[in-house]
Amino acid sequence: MEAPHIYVEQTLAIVKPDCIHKAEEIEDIILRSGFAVLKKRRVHLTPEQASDFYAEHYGKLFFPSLVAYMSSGPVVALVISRDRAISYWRELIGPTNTYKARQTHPDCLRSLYGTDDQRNALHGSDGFSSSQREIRFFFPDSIVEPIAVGQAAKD
Ligand code: RTP
Ligand code: MG
Repeated sequence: MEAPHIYVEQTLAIVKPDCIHKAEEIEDIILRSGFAVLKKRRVHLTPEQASDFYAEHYGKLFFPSLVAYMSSGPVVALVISRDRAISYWRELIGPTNTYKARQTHPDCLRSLYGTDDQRNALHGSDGFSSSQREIRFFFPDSIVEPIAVGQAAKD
């Protein structure tokens, strides 16, 4: 019988400007949570780059302040990898709104490190195609495919 496959995925994590002073602490948490850090880059996004990154939200009321926030100081972008990386990292960071996160998920990272309803410390890709796009946004030469491991050897 074949062993079930485990898919080692990659996702993009961002330490946002309000949390940049905790970037090393966040990287430690990432490593202790079973992720490998494959790539890391500190960058100060221009408003144009922040607009491109969050283009899906163009036209929403909060878009201008989101762009101002994300271009207000440096961020650290990390490509992190483990099984179920995309959903697992989203679970660890928790709900978007820091105040709600503190009520419903008090141990999540946004609850612990976020500032308010917009400045929520951390980003995580929300699916496979967004992880591909977002990883390539910061690391253009990346190959982003899940790798199946744990398949039984066939004789
Ligand atoms: P992210 O993309 O940063 O990981 O956040 P998310 O999926 O949890 O939330 P999303 O809906 O994609 O929103 C992107 C970012 O926009 C800001 N935001 N502000 N004031 C507001 O109502 C509001 N809603 C969203 C947050 O910084 C959020 O992370
Ligand atoms: Mg999002």
